[in-house]
Amino acid sequence: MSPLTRARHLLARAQRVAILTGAGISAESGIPTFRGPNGLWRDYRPEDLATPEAFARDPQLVWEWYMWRRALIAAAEPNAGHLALVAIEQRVTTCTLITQNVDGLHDRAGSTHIHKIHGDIWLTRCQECGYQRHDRTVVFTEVPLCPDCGARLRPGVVWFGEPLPRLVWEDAQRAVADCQVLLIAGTSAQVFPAAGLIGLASDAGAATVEINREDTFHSVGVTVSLRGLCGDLLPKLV
Ligand code: BJW
Repeated sequence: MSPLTRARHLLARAQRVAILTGAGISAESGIPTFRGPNGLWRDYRPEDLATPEAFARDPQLVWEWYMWRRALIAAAEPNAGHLALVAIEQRVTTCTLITQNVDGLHDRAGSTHIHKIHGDIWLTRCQECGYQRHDRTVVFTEVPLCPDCGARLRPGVVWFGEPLPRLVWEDAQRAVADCQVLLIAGTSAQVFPAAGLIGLASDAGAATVEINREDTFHSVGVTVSLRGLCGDLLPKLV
């Protein structure tokens, strides 16, 4: 039996599915991944852009980087990979989509049960008070300030060294511990605690199916590892 057929069988029998996605699923929509030869970290060091320290040191630079990414994302459309995950959600009893992506393409594709564990690039929030605003159209040319307290506003994403949103993360862990199949699509799974979800699923007895264009650290440990593009393999899986 080919790995693709095996993965199809696993998925066809499952009623409780969890899905972990990463930047690779949006790559075919034209949004760069983080790692790898064409990744964002090729030109920028994560510690210069995606940490609270970087923002404290140079908020203008960090905002410029996020405004550049917002513009790329605004021009992008969900692809066949995103749409295939909507089809899975419609077929099974429980489907929890856990995404590390901040681009909102799963929402735009039509998925409904989404856990955004690394935040949302369209969210702008205050560092000091509870103010936040979700807006896909606003453009900042300089560091925005909070209309309520005057402190700096920041992108509503999770940077290195910051905790994940607690309730979202707890729900994600629960869904993974309870699923029959965990589908892992387009992530290098090098960033924790998200990467730990794969071990959590295996330990709880779930089958794990990885889709990635390259081998990852998890490729040998998962139940089935498929090499190829999300936009090609995910539709074939459903
Ligand atoms: C395709 C494809 C196609 C391409 N088809 N495939 C345990 C051990 C070691 C370190 C740690 C640990 N626990 C915590 C840490 C520290 C740190 C960490 O994990 N560091 C590692 C790098 C080692 N983690 C954290 O700091 C986290 N916070 C935390 O743990 O807090 C604890 C705490 C508790 C209480 C108080 C205080 C703290 C937070 C992590 C936040 C990560 N944030 C980022 C930026 C988000 C905002 C933004 O977008 O700007 O999230 S970093 C970046 O990496 C982004 C991504 O979501 C994340 C994952 O990347 P992803 O999605 O996997 O992308 P790539 O590029 O790595 O991979 C793409 C893959 O797709 C590749 O494999 C390609 O082959 C593939 N591909 N095209 C199929 N078409």
